Amino acid sequence: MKRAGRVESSNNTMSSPASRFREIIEGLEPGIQVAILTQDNPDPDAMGSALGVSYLCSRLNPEIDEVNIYYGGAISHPQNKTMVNVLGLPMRKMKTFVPEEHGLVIVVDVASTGRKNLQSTDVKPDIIIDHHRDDPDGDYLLKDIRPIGATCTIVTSYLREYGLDLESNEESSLDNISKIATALLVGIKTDTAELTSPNVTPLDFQCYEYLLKLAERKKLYQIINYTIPHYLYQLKATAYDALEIQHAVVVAGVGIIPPSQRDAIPIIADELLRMEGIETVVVYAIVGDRIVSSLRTTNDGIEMNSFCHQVFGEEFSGGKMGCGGAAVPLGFMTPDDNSTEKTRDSVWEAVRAVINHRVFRVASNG
Ligand SMILES: [Mn+2]
Repeated sequence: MKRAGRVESSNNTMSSPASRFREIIEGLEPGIQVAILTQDNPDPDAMGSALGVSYLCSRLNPEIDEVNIYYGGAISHPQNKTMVNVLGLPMRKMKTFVPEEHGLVIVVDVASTGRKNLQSTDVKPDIIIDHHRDDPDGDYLLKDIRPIGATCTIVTSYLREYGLDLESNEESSLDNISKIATALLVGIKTDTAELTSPNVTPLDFQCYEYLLKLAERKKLYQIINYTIPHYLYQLKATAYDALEIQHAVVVAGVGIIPPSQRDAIPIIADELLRMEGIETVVVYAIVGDRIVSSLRTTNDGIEMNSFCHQVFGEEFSGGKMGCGGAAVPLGFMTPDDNSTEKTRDSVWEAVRAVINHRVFRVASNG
């Protein structure tokens, strides 16, 4: 096993994160394998930054044997699936990740392993590149966590700082370059809601503009206008059929759905939030052994984190800036494959009654 032996584990505060990253990668022993880990259920920003970092590693140090990207959970959002297919992203399942085979572990778009957003492994990373608030203690070769629109922006800024401009790169094929630019661009687009979210910085704008010139328009179009699977229309129909509205609050239960359809929940929540007269949305379903929910609000009087806690419990939910989520274990009450239709219906009815009641009670007390 080769570890990142030649690199001193010190935080060189004199150099920029980009130059520190370069120093680490260039200092790796020949033949080393690098692992890039993304959050569980990775989104475009996670996948785009992973691809970008993988490109940087191979460009900065051609002696690296392999760079592999791993993810836990599932890629189930239809847009994310489309991105993987259209760009041919080399995403590997976390269960195939053998830590001992990798001399360097880089975590992107999530700050800590073994915790909320990256539960699928607890391997300690050497490098963290992220833009979330979570800032783990500990000794890392590099920790670049900034309040910025997207992790893809940080990665793009490294690329530009090195002068590894995609435009003038003769070693990679044009196809590869446009693929990386497209992936990074989609990451910035989706994580910043087209540069409209409050955490957007001038650097996000600069990188967006830079990538837009290089991205492949046709692939970009395919990803933005992704094909919507039939089940999503069915689940939307179920949700609209079941929705209950009180004042400006809408609650919709989608029923018992398979994990591969889990992303329907936030998609429906975003759509319902646009309904005339609606300020707050709670959409939920039973997914596997959990009640999974997405919450949204445009009402400034509702503090999302505490709203989530009051409805779903502190341990199982959280939120910020108008967006929240919950995953409450059903435990013993989980319907399994042997459960009869009647049992499943009864469990769902109980869940539905409890949640709808609770949401309206919390909303009216708020
Ligand atoms: Mn992100």
